[in-house]
Amino acid sequence: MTFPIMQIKLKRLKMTLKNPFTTSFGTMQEKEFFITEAIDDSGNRGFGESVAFPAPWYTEETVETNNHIMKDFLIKLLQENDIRHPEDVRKIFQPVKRNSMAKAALEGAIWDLYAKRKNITLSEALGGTTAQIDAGISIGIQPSMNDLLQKISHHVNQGYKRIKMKIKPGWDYEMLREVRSHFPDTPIMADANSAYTLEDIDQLKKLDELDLMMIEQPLAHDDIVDHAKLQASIRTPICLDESIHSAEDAQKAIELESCRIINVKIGRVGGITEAKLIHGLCRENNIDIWCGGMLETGVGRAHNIALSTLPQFTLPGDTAGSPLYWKKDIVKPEVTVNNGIITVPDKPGIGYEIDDAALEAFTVNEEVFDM
Ligand code: OSB
Ligand code: MG
Repeated sequence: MTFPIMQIKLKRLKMTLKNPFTTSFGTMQEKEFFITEAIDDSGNRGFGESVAFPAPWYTEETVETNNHIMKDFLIKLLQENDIRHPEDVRKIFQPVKRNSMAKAALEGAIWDLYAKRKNITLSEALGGTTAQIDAGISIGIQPSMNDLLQKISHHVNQGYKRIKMKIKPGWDYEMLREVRSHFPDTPIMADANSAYTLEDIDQLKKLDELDLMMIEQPLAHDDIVDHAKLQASIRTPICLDESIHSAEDAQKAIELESCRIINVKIGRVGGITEAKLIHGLCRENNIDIWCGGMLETGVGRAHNIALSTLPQFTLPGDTAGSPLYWKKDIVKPEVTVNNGIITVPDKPGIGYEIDDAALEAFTVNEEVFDM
């Protein structure tokens, strides 16, 4: 039996983050993205979220490239091909190179719809094995050391299981040493978003004395060779983010020993099915993984939570609660973290209900495609 998707909707939303978020590549506060919706013959609604930003600073995709690729290629492929299972979507999209975030936005809605039709949670549909997940938090670059220490202390008191800080040249070793001196026992890590090169190796080696859980993506966004050289000369585990777009990339990085940990983001790898392949590969190779975030609303966050229930997600992810990001989220109830733990919802699909009034209020454009 084919999967009776009757309609796909693309809703373009604009929302403002509660606080600006600063990384080595810039500051974000206005969020523009798509909520995708797949509707079946009984009126079930599956939801996905696109995670590209307006500018191509993290990877090459943007809100506009997502728009173009979804409308002019991916939705056509869905119209022309039979979908028997959400796992088919990965193959159906294969003629389109890369554009992972555009693919993931549509595939995510189909996974949610599939789980809702079966009346099971998305976690169950993916083979998840836990009812609770550990939550970590990612703190952007702060205006001052004092601001940073206050933020960390607030989130440690909230119970977050690990604290990630963004670093860049000039805001790294000294800052982290100061943080470590105030928080001797807190699991901390640093994310460079590709701000360094091998020329910075001496500065990066100094981080070894700070007992970081890992350093995330220190070198170029598309590199796995220099990362292998760096990993061979530092003790701190390297975690790759930007460099991994597929299970094949992960396989090569593991073979080269470019990293000991992988941050899996559904958007960056082209969808949940590819994320599951990476999960399986890392399970075989004993590589710890965790689920990254892209400042999502509750829809994308719910997908991340479901994925994080798979057994190889052994480390806390960037899965903070909705109130960190939004005055009002588009799901109800909003995503909450209690003492560093998220209880995985037990309702079908993503498990959080869409707040249609909020969704409507943030929508600036909508297009409907019949299947
Ligand atoms: O590198 O993980 C990253 C946010 C935007 C772009 C890239 C990254 C991040 C984060 C925030 O670290 C994760 C989150 O809280 O959603
Ligand atoms: Mg990162």
